[in-house]
Amino acid sequence: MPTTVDIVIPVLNEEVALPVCLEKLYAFIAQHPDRNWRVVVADNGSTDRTTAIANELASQYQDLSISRLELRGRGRALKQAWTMSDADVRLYMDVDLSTDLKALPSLVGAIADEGYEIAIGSRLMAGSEVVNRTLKREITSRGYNALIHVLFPCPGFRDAQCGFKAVSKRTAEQLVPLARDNAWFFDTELLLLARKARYAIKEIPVHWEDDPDTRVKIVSTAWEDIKGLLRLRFKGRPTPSSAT
Ligand SMILES: Nc1nc2c(ncn2[C@@H]2O[C@H](COP(=O)(O)OP(=O)(O)O)[C@@H](O)[C@H]2O)c(=O)[nH]1
Ligand SMILES: [Mg+2]
Repeated sequence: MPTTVDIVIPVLNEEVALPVCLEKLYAFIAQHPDRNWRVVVADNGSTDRTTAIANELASQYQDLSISRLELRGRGRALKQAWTMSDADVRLYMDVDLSTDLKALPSLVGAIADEGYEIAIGSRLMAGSEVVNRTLKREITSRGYNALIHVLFPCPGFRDAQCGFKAVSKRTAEQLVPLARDNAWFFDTELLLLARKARYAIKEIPVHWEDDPDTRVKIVSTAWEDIKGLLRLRFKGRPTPSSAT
């Protein structure tokens, strides 16, 4: 039986990017028939035509489903899509395909074949390529990841925020529900919970091309991220066993 993989695409007001993304993604997975691929568009809070367009696309593409919530937050969308899934591997990628799809087979293979619990794309490794990044984003990203290393020495990963991550069934069932953040800090929180629980994390170098169309408000997001780090550092991190 081929491994079942759910590819979750979180979207907030992405009526333009979504059809382009799905066309490229379906062309790519058609070239990789070794997995049983399914795609989930996870929309929460869109106020443009994203929902209507996603519904139209669901009738065109095979194995495409839609998850919809009213409250915003990428973490919230991922939690819902990953915990509702029954797939062997559950991953997400940003709709702008900033991460080149050529890393997708390695991301899935890390979980399906190599036994990792989490696999993440990284823009901060030897072998990573980053194109079009503004200096502001580069500095914020490097500064944030450096702060993680100060507060949590040897965290086991270099790039917490790349929008390209996969988790195992066990991670989705046992760890994801312990993450409290519902927005951008969710990714970091999940990785730090995984580290505490000694879940194996694989980091994969990716080719990243920045898309200037962003939903991120840098100052408020950075502040929320710092508050999240301080919460985990000083209030502790639950582990699956200590939470039950
Ligand atoms: N479901 C959902 N997706 C979101 C939300 N905010 C952002 N996204 C999606 O998260 C992904 C990354 O957003 P983007 O603005 O490209 O972030 P950046 O690349 O860090 O600037 C895109 O697919 C967005 O549509 C949200 O509140 N809910
Ligand atoms: Mg982007």
